[in-house]
Amino acid sequence: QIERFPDTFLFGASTSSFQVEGGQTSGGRGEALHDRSPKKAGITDFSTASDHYHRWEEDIDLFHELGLKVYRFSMSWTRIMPDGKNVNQEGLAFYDKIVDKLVGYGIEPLVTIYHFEYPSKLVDDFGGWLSPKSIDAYEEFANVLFTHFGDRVKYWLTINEQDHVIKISERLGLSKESEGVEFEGQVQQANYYMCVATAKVIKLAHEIIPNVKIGPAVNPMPAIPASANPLDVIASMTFNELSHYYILDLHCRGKFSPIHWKYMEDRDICPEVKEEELQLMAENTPDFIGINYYLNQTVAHSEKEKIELRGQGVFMEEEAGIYKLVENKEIPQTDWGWNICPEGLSIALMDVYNRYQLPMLITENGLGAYDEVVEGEIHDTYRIDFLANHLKQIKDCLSLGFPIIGYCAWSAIDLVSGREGMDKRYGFIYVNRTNDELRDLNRIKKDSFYWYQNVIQERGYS
Ligand code: BGP
Repeated sequence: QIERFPDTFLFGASTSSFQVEGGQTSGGRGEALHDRSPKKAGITDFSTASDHYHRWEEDIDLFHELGLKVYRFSMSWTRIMPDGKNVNQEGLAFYDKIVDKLVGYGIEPLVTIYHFEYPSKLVDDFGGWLSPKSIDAYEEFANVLFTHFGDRVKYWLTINEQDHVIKISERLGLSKESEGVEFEGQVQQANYYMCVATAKVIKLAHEIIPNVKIGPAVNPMPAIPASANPLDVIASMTFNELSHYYILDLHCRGKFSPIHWKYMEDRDICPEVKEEELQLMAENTPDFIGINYYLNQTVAHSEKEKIELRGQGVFMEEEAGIYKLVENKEIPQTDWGWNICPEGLSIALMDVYNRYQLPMLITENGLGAYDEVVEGEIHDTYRIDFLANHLKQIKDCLSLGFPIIGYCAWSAIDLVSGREGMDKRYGFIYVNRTNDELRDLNRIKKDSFYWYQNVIQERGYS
């Protein structure tokens, strides 16, 4: 029996500019921070990626064939403002072609303003997100986008996974050596600046674009307690505060999560805060919350007494006296050790809605896997299972009445994974290249392509 989704539900898929486009030095594109990072041994860089910069037309034809109702992509800051200040018309023209072709096909464009791609010139000039000047630079970039594309693009995402930007030193333009006590304070200050920037850009969007829908894309990893011990339950709740609510409370309430504030006080890493900025946040809240969901965590109480500043790390393994992440034998993992827990998506959706009462859009969800081409075909049943199990959770939440606007699988087409290169694939469409060999970059539809095409057509699956 088919579980039908509402006919307004936006089935979609996502990419991000630097992971899919290539064309790193084409069309006047400037240098982004990640272009500067040393090439990782055995892993491709982003210079060619999936060559979407040259094959966008063929790719969008395929997205149309797939039946996407919405396509989420980012507009490269350095393609449009190579030095972070001056506009490059060629950059705007590239995205004009993409937006027009999507709209022509009736595919709703969902644009991420900033997906990890930051102009290095702004780090050289004033230190990037460690300075409040970055708020103005980001607002100016958003202004260019809203003014130019606002007539055709209604859905916008402000910052993708701010949590990851601030906790990975390279993404802030800092060297690994700079991590440590000082880095912890910088992380909190940068986080605060990004929240101010988000509120300003939400305000601007509402002023410029009629009927706009704009929000952040966050990545909750909802914790489940390791046992029935109440201390583990408190530890898992605290983990959630420190992993995603510390950002969302500022976006949606203009307030610090009390647990987060105490955490910073104990470590002497509180940011400088202005009352009028908190008010700006409280008055300019998102229209919806974008949820990137891949994995959850299992959490126990930490017995450690001595607080240690952890320096860097997205996945905070242990915080003294607060929590520690533990293995959970009930939950299978991907080849890269990420927990596969579809129920975690329901937990995230229910929890986030209950806290903020805002509509939600799943902006990323997918399985990174090694795909094998067998006689010109890719039988990725593992990916189909993963996506079907997560869609089932969304359907259940919709049936309970939770407002979910749509679902963008990660990713529409194979692209370069941030840390693992081209061998960790996510797409519905295979790109013929590997980390080591560029090959012909031809596109092949995977079994999951035909499966998702049918899901979209039928608005569900049996
Ligand atoms: C999210 C990012 C994406 C994408 C995805 C998969 O954090 O927003 O850009 O990379 O994770 O992660 P990975 O490529 O590390 O497997």
